[in-house]
Amino acid sequence: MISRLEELKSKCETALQNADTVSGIEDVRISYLGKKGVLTDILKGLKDLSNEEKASVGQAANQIKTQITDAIDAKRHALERDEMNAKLVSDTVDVSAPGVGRGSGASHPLHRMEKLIVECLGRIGFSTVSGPEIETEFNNFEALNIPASHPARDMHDTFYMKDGGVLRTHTSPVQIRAMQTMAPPLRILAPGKVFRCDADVSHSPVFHQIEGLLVDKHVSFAELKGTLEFFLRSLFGDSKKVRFRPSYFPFTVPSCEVDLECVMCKGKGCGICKQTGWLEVMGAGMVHRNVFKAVGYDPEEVTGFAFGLGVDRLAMLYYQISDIRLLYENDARFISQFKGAA
Ligand code: FA5
Repeated sequence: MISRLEELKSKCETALQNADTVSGIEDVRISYLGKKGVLTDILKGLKDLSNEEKASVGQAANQIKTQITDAIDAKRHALERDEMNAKLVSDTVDVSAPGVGRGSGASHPLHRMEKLIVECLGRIGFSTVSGPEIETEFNNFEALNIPASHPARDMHDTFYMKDGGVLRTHTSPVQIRAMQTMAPPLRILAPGKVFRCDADVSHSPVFHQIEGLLVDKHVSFAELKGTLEFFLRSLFGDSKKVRFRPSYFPFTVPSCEVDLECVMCKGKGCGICKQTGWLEVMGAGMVHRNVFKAVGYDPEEVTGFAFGLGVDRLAMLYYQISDIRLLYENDARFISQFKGAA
């Protein structure tokens, strides 16, 4: 029995020498020491031996089991170390390789558009003021000749705040703030975010307007028209058609809306301009005398014009963007297209 054990040990050593992978070593372990392994079989047979044989064979079998276990562990560790070393060699990082460039960012088309508008109107003397996004109902409506019962309040899909006040529905309340704090003559622009419960390809619940206000003695509608034509032609070129349509705003009289020929379809009619060939870009008009009264200006002394233009609409036309929602998705691929644009 003991010579059988010695023979088994030497076979196991040969098998271990021939195994050159960790999984090969595991196969050797299973075939000698596993539940159905050769050595396990011999150890199970000890119970059939006489007591003297049991003692000597049992001791030899345990010794050989320990030797085989140690030999397997040593070979496995050596192979694991070799495999790890090979992996470390093949996985090395070349610290001298050039880095992957991140590229530079691009400023957002709305930001660019606002800058272009402010620069353009700045050339004819308009300077920038600002007002808060949460407004009083007085500034957003009442002072602009829109009392609570006025049907024109329905034109604005307003977000009301729980504790009073509204998210401003237009930049016109900045007119009120400016006139309350500055004496005429006045020539201001008020860019900023405005909020309405409104959403489709050309309407966004958050969008941007720039308010313009000019107050002085003897200001006429002709000056309003000249200013807006100068502005639109400076941005879009002389060939683009501009039209003034009579309209209604409670805070201006007469009032108009200004349309620009649709740049997507060149006036032929498409989904963006709702097949009309035109896109409305702003509302405008001569400041209503009730607005002057609300801020303490004398309507017998001064006249003025005001306009409120949609920055998002102008950006869509200027950069030929087909859906207003693209402006709000923060997709770096979309924004990077404007790198280097005016
Ligand atoms: C007004 O907001 C007036 N306060 C403008 C005004 C100012 C008139 C001063 C007279 C004097 P309106 O609701 O039409 O008007 O909006 C002005 C412009 O904002 C529109 O011409 C359009 O270009 C843009 N606009 C309006 N609603 C949206 C919207 N939901 N999404 C994107 N742009 C919009």
